[in-house]
Amino acid sequence: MRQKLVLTHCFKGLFGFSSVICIFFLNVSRQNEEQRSLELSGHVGFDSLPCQLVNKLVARGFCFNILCVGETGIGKSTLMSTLFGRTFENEEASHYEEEVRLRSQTYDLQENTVKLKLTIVHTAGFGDQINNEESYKPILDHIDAQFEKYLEEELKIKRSLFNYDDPRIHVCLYFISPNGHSLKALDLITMKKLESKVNLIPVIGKADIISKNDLKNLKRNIMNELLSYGVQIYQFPTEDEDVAEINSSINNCFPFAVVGSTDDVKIGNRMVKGRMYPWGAVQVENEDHCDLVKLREMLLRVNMEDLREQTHSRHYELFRRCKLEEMGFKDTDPDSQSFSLQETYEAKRKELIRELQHKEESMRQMFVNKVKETEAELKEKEKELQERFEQLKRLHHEEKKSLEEKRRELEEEMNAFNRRKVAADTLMGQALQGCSQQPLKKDKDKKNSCLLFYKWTLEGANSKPKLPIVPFK
Ligand SMILES: Nc1nc2c(ncn2[C@@H]2O[C@H](COP(=O)(O)OP(=O)(O)OP(=O)(O)O)[C@@H](O)[C@H]2O)c(=O)[nH]1
Ligand SMILES: [Mg+2]
Repeated sequence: MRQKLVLTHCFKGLFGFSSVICIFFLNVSRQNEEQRSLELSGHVGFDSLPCQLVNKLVARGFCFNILCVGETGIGKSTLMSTLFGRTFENEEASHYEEEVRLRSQTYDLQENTVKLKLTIVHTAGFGDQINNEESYKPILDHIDAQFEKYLEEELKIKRSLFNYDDPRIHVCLYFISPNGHSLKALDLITMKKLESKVNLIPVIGKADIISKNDLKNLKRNIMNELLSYGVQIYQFPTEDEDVAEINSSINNCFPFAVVGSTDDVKIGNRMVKGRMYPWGAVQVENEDHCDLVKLREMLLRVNMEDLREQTHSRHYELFRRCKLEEMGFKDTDPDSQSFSLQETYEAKRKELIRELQHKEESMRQMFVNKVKETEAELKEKEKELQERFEQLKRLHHEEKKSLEEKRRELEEEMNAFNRRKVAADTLMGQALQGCSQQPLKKDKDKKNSCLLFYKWTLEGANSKPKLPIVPFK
């Protein structure tokens, strides 16, 4: 999101980014003085070159990009507004973000004749997740993405880097919580990851909620911990004698204890920026109360150009080198002979073709293996099915045989039964015939005997008759 906020002479004071030009001008003049060896008899005019350059740069304007990393509500937005003396947009982040997000806003500022395109990038949801292991990743990705954009522009055939709005992060203000005795694991891990990507400046946010003594101890513990874990933070440059003294004294003030506020409070008969409490007021621009002025001086008035330069010459160069090496570019071949772009391109092309062929071959091999495996599996299954079929066939045959056997037995039983039935029928007929000629009382007993004998004959020799069988006469 980009906003057009041209603030010509509307700052109550100067914030110092116009001093970038003075430093640049001084450096150029000094270099010229050192290298000039030939005295000219009259004024020729090329000594106005630095002025021409400055005019050109002023007309074009500058870019400065700040990244604020810190937990939700630590005072990032308030500090930015306090630093630049203007209320920037402040959309509060929620504590329930699923992952860390980065929000970026760009403002066009102007101080005197110097135009500055300021981009402020905030983290949202930093430190709010249960598992913070990956919290640094979106931040690193964002920084790399900006480097990538710049590299793309640099590698374009038609490029215009002079007019290109530099998207690279020039400084990262890392906000440390004032609650606690030292750094959290998350702070250490994130700062360690960021150190090689960006100029890292640690600050203690909301430093007014901690007593003077506790603040002193906290600062000392933080610095000891950074030292023992080997975290490289940005050091203000001390090579330039104009700023060497102030920079080396401020290099001992890390981390800056800052208090932010855009509110005016009345102190005596003057209005100052501060925070009012029941027991008194914290003046954000009072160096006895906090380090905001020091931070502003260092960041904007004295070292802004160095931060931009370090970003380009150190962090971006590192990114660019790794990226180009990854793409196959190199300056010299194995015999330390210089490598032309054409050769690099050819070498990379051949390497890619080789890689492609290798991949193709391995994929073909993989396919053949897969087909063989599937074929073997199918054969195995076929064999299993054949065996099963044979087994079923055998079972079926055995069952059929046993059924045949049973059928034969049944038929034999039926024949025997029929034979017995015929015999029984014959006997029954004879018995009934005998009955019709006998006297009536004995007749009944004989009839019963006859029936029992008949039943016994039908059921077979296994069943026992209940009544004695009387043979007929
Ligand atoms: N005591 C104290 N409170 C502060 C300070 N700076 C900001 N605050 C207050 O802290 C609250 C959050 O401040 P913000 O500046 O919105 O914090 P932030 O880090 O930008 O928050 P998110 O963007 O939501 O993560 C506000 O109520 C501020 O007034 C400070 O230096 N001291
Ligand atoms: Mg904010």
